[in-house]
Amino acid sequence: MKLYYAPGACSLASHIALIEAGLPFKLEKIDLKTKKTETGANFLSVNPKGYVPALVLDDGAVLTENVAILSYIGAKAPKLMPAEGLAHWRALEMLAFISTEVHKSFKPIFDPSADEAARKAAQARIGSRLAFLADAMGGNPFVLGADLSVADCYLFVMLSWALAKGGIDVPPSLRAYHERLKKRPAFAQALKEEGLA
Ligand SMILES: N[C@@H](CCC(=O)N[C@@H](CS)C(=O)NCC(=O)O)C(=O)O
Repeated sequence: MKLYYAPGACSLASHIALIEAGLPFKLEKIDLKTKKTETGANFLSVNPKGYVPALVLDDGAVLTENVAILSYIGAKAPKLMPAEGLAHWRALEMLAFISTEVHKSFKPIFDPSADEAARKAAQARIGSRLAFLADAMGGNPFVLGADLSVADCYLFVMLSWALAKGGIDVPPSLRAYHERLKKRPAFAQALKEEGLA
């Protein structure tokens, strides 16, 4: 498999998950402005949507969208995503929440043309979503309970953004969770491979 990524972007979640899963994969870096890959190829010919992550499977098929790629990795490594029962749907529910309620809310924060009011509204919205997650986790070590899952890989990236950007209320329990995850070998390795540590 090959993961197309941009350093520190949401593709970091798939990068971490692939390492946690112990699956063999290669990395190819994208310049999101020029849409060129580090080998000089046109990324748009891999993913015409022009954004990361994109995962090329062993048969050459290209999978895109965080929720789909993380679910695919979870299906290949069931320790990272419950395979059946309500727990499976809870995992999907969490991936969808992180994608649509947290990730997408960052748009005005990364958009230089967004005005201050939009930025402040986004900060408040993300803060309230993070408060919900902290509450839902209670005393559990991971977002789905006792075990690490692909959802933790995704939430880790969202928390990294929230902490780096400032202006967002990150609950103390999620700050501690982020610190803990950062020290796991797979997380540390992915950060290093993306030049972030
Ligand atoms: N709907 C996509 C969005 C992915 C996304 O927002 N990727 C960002 C990086 S975090 C990106 O590549 N942006 C560059 C662009 O849209 O041109 C998903 O959930 O996978």
